[in-house]
Amino acid sequence: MSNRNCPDFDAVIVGAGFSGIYLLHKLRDAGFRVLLVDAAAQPGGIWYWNCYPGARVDSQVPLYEFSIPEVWESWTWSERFPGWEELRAYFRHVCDTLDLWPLIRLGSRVERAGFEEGAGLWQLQLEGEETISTRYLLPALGFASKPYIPDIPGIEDFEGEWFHTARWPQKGIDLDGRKVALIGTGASGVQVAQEAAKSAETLTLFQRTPILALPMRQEQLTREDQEHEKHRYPAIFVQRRQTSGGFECQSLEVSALEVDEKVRNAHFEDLWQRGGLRFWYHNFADLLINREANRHAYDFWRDKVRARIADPGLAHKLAPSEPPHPFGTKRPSLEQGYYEIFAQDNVALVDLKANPITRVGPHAITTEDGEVECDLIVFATGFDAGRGGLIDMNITGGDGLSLSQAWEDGLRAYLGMAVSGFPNMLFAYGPLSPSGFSNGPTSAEIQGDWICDFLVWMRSKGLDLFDADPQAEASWTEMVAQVGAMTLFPEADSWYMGANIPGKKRQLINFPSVSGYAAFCGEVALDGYRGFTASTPANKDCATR
Ligand code: N01
Repeated sequence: MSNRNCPDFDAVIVGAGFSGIYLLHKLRDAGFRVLLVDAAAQPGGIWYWNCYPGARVDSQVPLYEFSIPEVWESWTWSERFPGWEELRAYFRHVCDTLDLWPLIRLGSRVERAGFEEGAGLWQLQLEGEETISTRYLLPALGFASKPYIPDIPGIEDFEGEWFHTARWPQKGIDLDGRKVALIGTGASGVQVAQEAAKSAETLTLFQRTPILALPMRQEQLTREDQEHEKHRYPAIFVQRRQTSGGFECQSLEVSALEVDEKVRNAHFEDLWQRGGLRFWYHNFADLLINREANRHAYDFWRDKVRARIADPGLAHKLAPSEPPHPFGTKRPSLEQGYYEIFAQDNVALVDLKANPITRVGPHAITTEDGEVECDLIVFATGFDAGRGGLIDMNITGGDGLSLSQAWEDGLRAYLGMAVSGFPNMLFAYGPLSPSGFSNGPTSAEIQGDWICDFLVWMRSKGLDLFDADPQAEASWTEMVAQVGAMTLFPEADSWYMGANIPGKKRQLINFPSVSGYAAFCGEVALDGYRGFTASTPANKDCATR
């Protein structure tokens, strides 16, 4: 006879990106009955949904890959900063190598998830009315799973096509000869612009705030190059956990103000020439905490960019004399010839601060100054980062409280993984963890190891029910805010601050140090998972295996 208190699974993971796949591998190997579900048709998380032209990662390999030896030993990349197609192929390789496919259900969206207090289980309703139960619910949705589309009057009258970058049609869109209007100039907007400029009849960028983009300096990689370097990988994977951003190095220990101009500029130049995000993560110690130090970096960046733009009016719009916000307090994107496209006849820039959009018509976007004809509108307007995907999963906790109600007055989460009142749930890559400040795979592995260890510890003690202590949660949430207040991040209207979404509480949504976070979580574990209450199984007949 089946026991209604016995769940179908020990753990259900939602999301097949880096965090979810790593958790699946760890928990399966630890002997848990585990299932991973994802609405997408292929694994890859962000690399499934963001298949717009030019989408590629801004963190270089081998930093941007799993440290699992059987995975990296048998894989080679073609580029230092791989694009979405290659990243998807990598995920297939991971699932093949680790034999994960039987534990993954794709094309299956979780419509709602409710915790049943009596049984101590989560009931998940999947698209199509199927219900499954699990002891532990592990959402691993990434920080950018809910696209944000601003409300622009008249969009319903538009007779062309329009898409958000993160909901790009899987069959692709031919940009040849199109009249493209691109709204938003963050990392996604820059990448679309570089591609669209190649073949669109016209490309008009609608810029609200200029992006402070850095040169990517892409490199083609050969198999031989990588085989030659692979003996260094284990040390690189250890090292990346010990840095603040999960990369191979972190900021210098010296202030930008302690050195003379020549030394300062020499370091800036070195970072600039080496490319990637290094100008952000390997800069002077006080880049993100001291306005004067930051201003030196901005001025260097501005002068470098202006030297690439012939038209002084454009140069002023793309790289203003005064910083729109301190350098690096919005995530800098990586560019490959972005500033050069504006010299092309088919490319135009609309400065939305001077000339806002008033409405969309059947064939054009109308601004205060006139009309821009278009047949394709691309919204590269970002995400409701951190909370959006989790709220859309319609999660309700022990007393029927929904996550959106729990976060009405702002995000709260113990260790950026657990919300008090939502027992037996831990999310990976979520709000108040380092996610947005971290190289993805580094965080995925740190949190994946920690979550797996925690569930193994619970099992070893015969415990099956945990919840975050409200006091521990409040302290963690307050600590993230206090750390944020010591930085320049609050000075930017960024998604880091929740400031890109109308009505969202302004707060730093991520903890700005991967290594600091790993150390803190490690101490919590050593201290018997302090900050959690844990109890014996609701039904001892079917405790977690
Ligand atoms: O989104 P964003 P994204 N009217 O929020 C503008 C990662 N990522 O998708 O700055 C007009 O950064 C908004 O303007 P403003 C990466 O972590 C990585 O580009 O708010 N414009 C901004 O220009 C990144 O940080 C990669 O004034 C509006 C843009 O839309 C994160 O994802 C590639 C507007 C949104 O920029 C998000 O990047 C892509 C409105 N109403 C993404 N509302 C790589 O790995 C917003 N905007 C390389």
